[in-house]
Amino acid sequence: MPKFYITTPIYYVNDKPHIGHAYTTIAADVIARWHRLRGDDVFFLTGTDEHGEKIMKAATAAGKSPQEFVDGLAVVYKDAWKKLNISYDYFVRTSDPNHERLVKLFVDKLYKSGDLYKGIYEGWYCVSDETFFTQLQLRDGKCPECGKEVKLIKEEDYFFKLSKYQQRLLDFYKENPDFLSPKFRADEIKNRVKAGLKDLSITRSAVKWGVEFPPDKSYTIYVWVDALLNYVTALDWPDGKRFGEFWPADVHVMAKEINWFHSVIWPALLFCAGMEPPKKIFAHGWWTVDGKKMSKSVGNVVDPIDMSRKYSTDAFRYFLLREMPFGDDGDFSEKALVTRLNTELASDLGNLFNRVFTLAEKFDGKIEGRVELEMQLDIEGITKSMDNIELFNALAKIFEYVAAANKYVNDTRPWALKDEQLGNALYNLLEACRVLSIVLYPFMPETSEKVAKQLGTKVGTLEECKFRKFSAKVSKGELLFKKVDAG
Ligand code: ME8
Repeated sequence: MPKFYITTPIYYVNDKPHIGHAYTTIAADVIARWHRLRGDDVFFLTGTDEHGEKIMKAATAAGKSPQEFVDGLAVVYKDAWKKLNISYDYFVRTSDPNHERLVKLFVDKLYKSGDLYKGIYEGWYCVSDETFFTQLQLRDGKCPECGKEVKLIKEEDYFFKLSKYQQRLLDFYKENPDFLSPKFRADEIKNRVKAGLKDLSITRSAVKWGVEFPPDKSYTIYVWVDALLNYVTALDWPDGKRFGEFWPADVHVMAKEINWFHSVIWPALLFCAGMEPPKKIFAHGWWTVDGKKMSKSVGNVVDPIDMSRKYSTDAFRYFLLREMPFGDDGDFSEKALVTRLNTELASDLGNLFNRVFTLAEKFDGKIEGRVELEMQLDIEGITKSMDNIELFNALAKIFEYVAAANKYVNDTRPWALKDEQLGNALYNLLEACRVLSIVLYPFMPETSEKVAKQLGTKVGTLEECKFRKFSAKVSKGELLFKKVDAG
């Protein structure tokens, strides 16, 4: 059985998840479910990033100890993923003793390699992004990523010789043209690496909420090194069975602001430890809300659980993946969600199922297929899009098929047909519905399961996407998507 290992970033638990976190996690879930449909043995990892200054500050503000604070929020994340139907296989937490133990082991390995040295760090630090910046990188004296205040740090630290890996990284990108994805983000990374790499400070002396740095216990390990290692500690590197089976990862999914850490720092750390880098880094775009970056002070942070409660988890999942191509930036608006729900889900998809099931339930003759549907599901095209992580294109192809099936209903007018002719039309339509329940499954698992149930069957595998002998007893259930008032 082919193995497939996919990860999301581990999210900072300074607050509950918003739609940005939900987006990456849902997209990864869609890809994981797709690979399970293909018959792959999938390991889907998500989790929480719980150490560092940012979390420590949030815990203090909440009047809690850091551990108590992160324990509470890890549960909030797990609950959210349950409500959004995220089928992760393992939830990693960086405050987990097993993770901490393995991080120490890895960093000790880096130390023994000779690529760590002690030096003076002097520069700017953004606590919100847990990132170091040079004076030149700042924008109007603030963090170039999030626009927040930065602070000047001067301390003696241990450094990782990132600069040593410049050529090795460039060679690796060249030999592995699919590593940096999507393609349009690759040049930015390559150009920055070509321009030269600065060594990376990988310890903090002032930050106590972190993993102890084994060679010098007066330091903790920089939170980003701790965090990146989750991708292998969750597999029980170095000796675990899962590590042997699933490393290197097939794809790490995240948004563009942390592409650098994944595409440059992570492979360099792995090279230093004598390990293989992941196969692909996929950095998608950013959601804004009503045209603005989401922030508490603007008051436009959207809660994914509110959206799922209001419009259904499947409608929310569908909207996120249909509204913008995976990779690009886009804008979230509830109005746009309602429009897609009312038209594409209720009128097009829901109505197709409803019409077909109503007819099938009433029909008491023999449903048999002699007239093949003229329109065929482009399963090859969908497979190609899904394998290339073009989720938007795959959905577009699936909905072309929905449109063709609706057209078939309008053209054949089965309600006016009788006996054999009606049996043939129903055969085609029921098979179209069954096949749709398979390809829609990664995106809208609940809907797919309901459709399969109404067809008297279970959601099939990809191999079962071909029309076959019909042998199901249809029992129509409730409407799959109800229109909502656009307000
Ligand atoms: O960066 N649009 O965690 P984080 C789309 N702990 N995606 C968004 C988004 C938006 N507006 N906002 C957030 C960290 N995301 C580190 C990661 S991994 C070893 C350590 C998603 O809580 C997107 O995936 O800030 C982004 O990369 C991630 O949340 C950042 O989550």
